[in-house]
Amino acid sequence: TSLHTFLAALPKAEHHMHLEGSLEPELLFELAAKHDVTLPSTDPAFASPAALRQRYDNFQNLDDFLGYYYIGMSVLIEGSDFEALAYAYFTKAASQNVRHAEVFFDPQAHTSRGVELSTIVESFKRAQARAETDFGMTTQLIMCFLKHLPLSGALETFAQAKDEGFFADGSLAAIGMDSSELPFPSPMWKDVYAAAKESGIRRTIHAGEEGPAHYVTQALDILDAQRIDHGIRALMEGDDELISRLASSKTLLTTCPISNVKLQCIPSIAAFPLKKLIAAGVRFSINSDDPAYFGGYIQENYCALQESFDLSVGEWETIAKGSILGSWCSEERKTQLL
Ligand code: ES4
Ligand code: ZN
Repeated sequence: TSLHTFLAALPKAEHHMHLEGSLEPELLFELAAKHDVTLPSTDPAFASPAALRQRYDNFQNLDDFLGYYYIGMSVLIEGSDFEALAYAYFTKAASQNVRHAEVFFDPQAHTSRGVELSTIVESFKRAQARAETDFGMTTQLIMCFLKHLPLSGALETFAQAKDEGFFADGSLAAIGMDSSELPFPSPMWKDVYAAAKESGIRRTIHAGEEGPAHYVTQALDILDAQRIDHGIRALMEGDDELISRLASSKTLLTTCPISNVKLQCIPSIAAFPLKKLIAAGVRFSINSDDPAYFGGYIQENYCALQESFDLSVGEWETIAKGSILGSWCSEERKTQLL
């Protein structure tokens, strides 16, 4: 509809975007060639960027996607690769009027291959500085730990980042957790969340994407998470106690509608619990998750919802303003953006 131009122009904030998930197949193949990284020759999906894109249309679930996601990011080796990846995302996001972005990265998926944590962080910081200069866009990094690896790895990665001063100097704005969900319920991560809280560091976690609503409740109760990434299962299961709690505590759900369809968490965009979120007064933002894998950046997510739900201009203004208000930037920056 005609609102698409309006939605593109609306100043927005994005809170749920994995930098490694913005690696487009063309750049993936380019970096694989540059570094002589061998992509799996037994999987026909790796025949070409076009074949890979086709495969991305058929993810069966979260873990099916994650298999491709971790192979894809194995081509990121030099600092310049990380900088190019992040700058390409910031450029695209700025073109869709994202004025502030809080982006995830998965350090353990790189340090396990011999890339230094400092290389990753310093390279992302170069891209962030360029995005601020070139587009007036502010950005923050959220360090995510991987749920499919032991707690000890998360604790060590957290300790290293803290020792290197990346939280104290503002290089890293928060911690999060992502990757496979169902076998790894929230309580497993108690110690690393306690350590972050003890150090005054903000905390978010992926929960209630594929996993049940009670993983969200546990994330609030046991981890004292301040934000929930996805969380839609709370609405889908109709957990009224949890829904009221999310609303009254003003906990932001960073939702990703196209991702939810592509990973078959919901059958179609029409099944996304948008009306329930609005009716319950739960704070939420609309985000792209892994845009290179799911075929849409933030604007495509706003537009997909508009196609199914036909919201008013006023409702969209409330959503976009809510995304700025729910950000972890300074109050001064929020005022600038509103
Ligand atoms: C992710 Cl969609 C999604 N869910 C959980 N973990 C992730 N890491 C990157 N994308
Ligand atoms: Zn995610």
